[in-house]
Amino acid sequence: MQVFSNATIAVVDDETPGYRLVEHAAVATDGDRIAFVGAEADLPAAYATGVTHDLGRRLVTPGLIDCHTHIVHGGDRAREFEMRLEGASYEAIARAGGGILSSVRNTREASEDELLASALPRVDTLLSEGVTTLEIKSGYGLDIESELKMLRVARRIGGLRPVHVVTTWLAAHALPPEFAGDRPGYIDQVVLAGMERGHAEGLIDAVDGFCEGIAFSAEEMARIFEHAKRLGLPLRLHAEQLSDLGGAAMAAKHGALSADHLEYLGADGIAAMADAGTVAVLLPGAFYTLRETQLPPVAALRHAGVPIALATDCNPGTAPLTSLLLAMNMGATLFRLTPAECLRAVTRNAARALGLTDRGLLSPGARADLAVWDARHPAELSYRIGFNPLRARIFGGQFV
Ligand code: DI6
Ligand code: FE
Repeated sequence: MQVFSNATIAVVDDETPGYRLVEHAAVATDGDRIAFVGAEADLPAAYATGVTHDLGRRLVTPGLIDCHTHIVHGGDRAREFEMRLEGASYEAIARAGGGILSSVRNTREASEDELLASALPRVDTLLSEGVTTLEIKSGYGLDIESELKMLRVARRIGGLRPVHVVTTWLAAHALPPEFAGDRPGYIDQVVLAGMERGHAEGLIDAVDGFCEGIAFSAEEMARIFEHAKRLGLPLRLHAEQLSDLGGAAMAAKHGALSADHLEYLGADGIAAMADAGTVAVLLPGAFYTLRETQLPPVAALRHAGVPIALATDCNPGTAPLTSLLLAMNMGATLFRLTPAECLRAVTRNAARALGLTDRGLLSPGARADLAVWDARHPAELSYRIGFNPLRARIFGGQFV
């Protein structure tokens, strides 16, 4: 039993929209779970005997959750960034064999150890800002061995660092050159066959795809989703990032946990997501990097009651971003989310996007994953640009 006392706690739970700020508050933990959260005056006497840590009135939030990353990948695309600044479009570079496919070449060539060594500094940067749960996708291998290699690296990260890693099978990210002209062949021989193998090896927590003109159609993704559902795997989808293919509505109808990006999402997609409880994962780092001007329909999502999450999308092409705090700032400044929505977007709603019910909130029974900030108010987390006020991370009830 441990008590973290003298805190200002932003209580995120399922009873309050946004959060409740409680001063002179304490969190008591029992093992890796929260046993009590609330005013110190209400702390049951039984907990007073536990080890007590005085947090000096600092702000406590749930540990942050980055629910959408491609943080394991070979190489970088700094040169492509330069080309875009010289006028080439993202789609033109992709069609010319650059873009995702250049990261695929680098990822295939890299050993597991090399991928791990290049990913760890990026992971550590996220952790230094209070991240305690991290989602990592495959999608730069595009052959079974390379896709599984990426997910093995993701699992190793979870073993090497105090962070919970959730893995996602994203073989339907792009069509590799060896399958040019044979889309069904790629889906059968790599996307579905690899899903079977990865599932059997315990490497896959969810299945995702890139539903886009330069990637896979809603019909192709539906076939992949049917297969994933037969294996009992939850679904996610990159949808409506560059155009409206109806991907989000299709994903919602399949019961997907989330649809991500959504700049070009229309009314049908919003209604389908609201009906299904599908989380809208907004990725302002990609919006910013692509200098997109079409905003995701935040007001309509809010009005329809669709839960909104934010994530870094950390990837070498469209979001070389390793700051979830900056994603929160961009969510506020670019997408007009309120700071309270931004906090929920990287805690409770991010957990929902991963299908996790035991974290991203501060209530008894939840995992004791906390972030302690040198801050007084949660709005400070969205407000500053490039400043990290993290004081400490508590992972499974332990300071790390
Ligand atoms: N959407 C994105 O923004 C990234 N993947 C995706 O499905 C971009 C991937 C890349 O360009 O490497
Ligand atoms: Fe992505």
